[in-house]
Amino acid sequence: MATYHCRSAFISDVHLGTPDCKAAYLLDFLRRLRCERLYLVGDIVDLEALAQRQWWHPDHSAVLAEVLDLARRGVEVTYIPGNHDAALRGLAGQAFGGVRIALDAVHEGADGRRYRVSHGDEFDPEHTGRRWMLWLGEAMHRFACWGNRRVHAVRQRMELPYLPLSIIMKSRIGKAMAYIHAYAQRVADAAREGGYDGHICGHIHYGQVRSLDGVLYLNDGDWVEHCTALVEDHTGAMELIHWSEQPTPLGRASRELVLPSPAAALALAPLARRRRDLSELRPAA
Ligand SMILES: [Mn+2]
Repeated sequence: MATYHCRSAFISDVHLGTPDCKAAYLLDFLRRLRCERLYLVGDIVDLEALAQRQWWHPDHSAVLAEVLDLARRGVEVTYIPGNHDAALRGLAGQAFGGVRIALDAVHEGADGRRYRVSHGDEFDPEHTGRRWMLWLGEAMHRFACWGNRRVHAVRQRMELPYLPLSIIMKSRIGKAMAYIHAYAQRVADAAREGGYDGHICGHIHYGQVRSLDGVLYLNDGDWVEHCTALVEDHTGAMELIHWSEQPTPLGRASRELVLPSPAAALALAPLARRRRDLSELRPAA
């Protein structure tokens, strides 16, 4: 089994305990992962869904076992609860099987950049509509996930690779994109005010690597629709990867690409152009 090496890995929005969770892909990722730090950036176990309907799959236990195994092997594991596992926030400061629970964290990159890490639900617009709008949104999301699951089952039978439908869907819907842009802006503004080089979060199920006026907005995505992780290599470069049959890079931010020196900019120009082609699925920065 080929291993995947990085300095740090960030995953969130796994939603264990719901049938939408792509646990098999996540299990594959965790089994290959060789890193120093693993951040679980919230909504890992969907306690909210479990309170309504008890559903579990052996793969979901295997995911938790794999996380504990990584901690046992010396990986520094930090679990930052989100809004779907908010009950765990009461356990902040404790550690279980080597997994440290915290409300948020500050991650120092290999290049010295400092990031605040949090789930990101604190950046939800305060008065986002009424309850019925939230309910409608959730119902539509569940329907999209159900559609995604059906399509995935058919494609799997045809031996086609996993197709992240909603990356494609969401990028076509202007309103959703406007929401995502506004959210990213709020996150980046808070990071700037806090004196950080960037913010790492999840929550909105839309992985993205963006520089907003010099501050990095790094969203690690989810394992419900997209199977994405944010990884930091040993130089401090941050990359969003899509994990399925074939790990695919979606976007990258290294010190050189974000703050180019004139010489480096010249040398990296062809590379940057290629990267831009790769990130075409993503909205333009
Ligand atoms: Mn969330």
